[in-house]
Amino acid sequence: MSLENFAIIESTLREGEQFAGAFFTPEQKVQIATALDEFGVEMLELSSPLASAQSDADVRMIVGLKLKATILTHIRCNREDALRALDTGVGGLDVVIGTSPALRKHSHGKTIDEIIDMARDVLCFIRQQAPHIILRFSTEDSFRSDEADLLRVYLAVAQLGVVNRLGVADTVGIATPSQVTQLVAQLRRLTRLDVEFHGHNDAGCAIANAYAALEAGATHIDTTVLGIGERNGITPLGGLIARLYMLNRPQITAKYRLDRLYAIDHMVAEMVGVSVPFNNYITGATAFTHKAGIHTKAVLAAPETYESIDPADFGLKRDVQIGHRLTGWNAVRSRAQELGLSLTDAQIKQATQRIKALADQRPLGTDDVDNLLRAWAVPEQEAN
Ligand code: HCA
Ligand code: CU
Repeated sequence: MSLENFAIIESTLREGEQFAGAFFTPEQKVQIATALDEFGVEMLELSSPLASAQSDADVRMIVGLKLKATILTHIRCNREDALRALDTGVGGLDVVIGTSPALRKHSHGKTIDEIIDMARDVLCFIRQQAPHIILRFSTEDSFRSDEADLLRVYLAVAQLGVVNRLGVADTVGIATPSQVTQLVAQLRRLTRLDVEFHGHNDAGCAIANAYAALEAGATHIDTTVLGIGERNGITPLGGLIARLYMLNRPQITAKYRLDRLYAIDHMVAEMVGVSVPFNNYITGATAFTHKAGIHTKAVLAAPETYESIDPADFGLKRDVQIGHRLTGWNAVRSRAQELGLSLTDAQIKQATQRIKALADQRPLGTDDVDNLLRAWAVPEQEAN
């Protein structure tokens, strides 16, 4: 298991740039890269410098920031791309080539033997040019590739002895956690190289698949902020963090600046013209909202009863809702105490009945509840 020792490859500036709403200006790229670096991700993957003149300039600019995170760029498997990418001064190259029948037919038209020859040529060339660069080789659409083809390619590449890491990509979000476990475990067993997992979220399995990869020995997971990417994107940074935090809170709180996550999610959402979904991991509007009386009573006494994540670890606060028909008198009493009102339990119970009756007619805001409680407290205070 690499759950104790893994790295996040944050690809908001590569896969995330492939999101429908993304158009990152150079300034925005700096903001994203800096924020993710401060958060503590280990690597940042950037769009290929071959994409456009501005992309080339942006890679150089981000390399120039001298962040703690290692800067990677993502290229096709050919010498020209490799030379252009090396010239930008990045710390690592992520080389990818499609191996599924669909990609071989409709994308590059190469046979498996030709893919192996190209990979040998390009990877050895890169290693010659840059003996110390981090070099990763990945197959695109790994999970729709023929298993025998796939293993032939990975084993041939591993035997070259020039790559640091093998990548598997669930390009169309088709893999199940057990398929991911099987492929990652097999690669670890057969090659002993580091293994990276890149998973799309078409069937909602991207976080579960990333977790399965780590459990099976993967060392690197690709994420993007909010999961943005092609179609509905890939493993979201915050979702992966939520998953891992629940398994090892001390490790995750020590490794990453969790209090930055909220700002990062909201910043990127604004840049790409979406809102953070209400049910987003950790940073969604209702992620720490408690409503039903049974829940609020227990949460007010001991939050962990209904919380697997402590919002305080993320610099956030829980919200206990009281102005609705499912409310309970413990929550109402707690609110009265917050307002500094001294009401007897009997009064609180009466006020609770009143809140429920009103909430049957219309939704109540916190202000409505506060006003009602203050009004309830007045006769008591006047009597004193
Ligand atoms: C894509 C490529 C990729 C590459 C993943 C990787 C994918 O289709 O845009 O290099 O590991 O999903 O296959 O993002
Ligand atoms: Cu992808």
